[in-house]
Amino acid sequence: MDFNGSDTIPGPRAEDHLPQSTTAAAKIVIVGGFGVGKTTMVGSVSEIKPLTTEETMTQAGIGVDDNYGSETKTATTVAMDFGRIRITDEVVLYLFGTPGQERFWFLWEGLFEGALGAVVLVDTRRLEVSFEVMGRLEERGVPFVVAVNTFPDGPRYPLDDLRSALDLAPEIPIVECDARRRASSRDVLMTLMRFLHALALSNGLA
Ligand SMILES: Nc1nc2c(ncn2[C@@H]2O[C@H](COP(=O)(O)OP(=O)(O)OP(=O)(O)O)[C@@H](O)[C@H]2O)c(=O)[nH]1
Ligand SMILES: [Mg+2]
Repeated sequence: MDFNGSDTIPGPRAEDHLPQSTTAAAKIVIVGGFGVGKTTMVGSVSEIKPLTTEETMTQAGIGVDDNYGSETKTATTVAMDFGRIRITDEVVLYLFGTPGQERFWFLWEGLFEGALGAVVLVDTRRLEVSFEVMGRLEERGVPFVVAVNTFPDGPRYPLDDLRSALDLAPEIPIVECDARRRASSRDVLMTLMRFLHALALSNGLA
């Protein structure tokens, strides 16, 4: 086999390396219905170039693919998104975004495996899909926080009203975010980490 072309493969970049201070890593999944902004969130917050598996949505998908919002959306995740963020000197999070289209939901099983926690991204224009998403996480015992991605044309509701509408237990955090903004997406992850820490404390694990 000819490996002459291998020198064209770029080597790792400085930001791809983890600092030696890193002592803990956790797998986090970003989950939610079609087009809620999962790929956007992984991309905005990741320190490494995110891996995405997006495919162009075509006419062939009409009647098969979810088409809500497809006037502006041209690509959809077919396997997963992957990114990485260091949230303290010691702790790094590996982020896995799930596909949103229902025909790919069977892939969630593998993506949930070994996850420490999850972010459920919610679009207020389509709350109903969130029930199925949260139900699947509960079945697998994956703790989660809810992040309401604020789209300009989405209706705004007080978070307490959304908590009731989603039938969320009082201890589960619910926050607003703009998945396009790094700081906002990072805040969501910090909310999740604080929640996981509190859970571990209450279970006598921390
Ligand atoms: N206004 C606004 N637009 C957003 C926000 N987040 C995502 N978008 C846009 O919404 C569209 C959908 O975002 P994606 O990140 O592809 O959504 P997704 O959840 O990964 O979609 P699937 O993988 O197909 O389920 C894109 O065109 C984004 O630019 C947001 O916070 N505000
Ligand atoms: Mg996506």
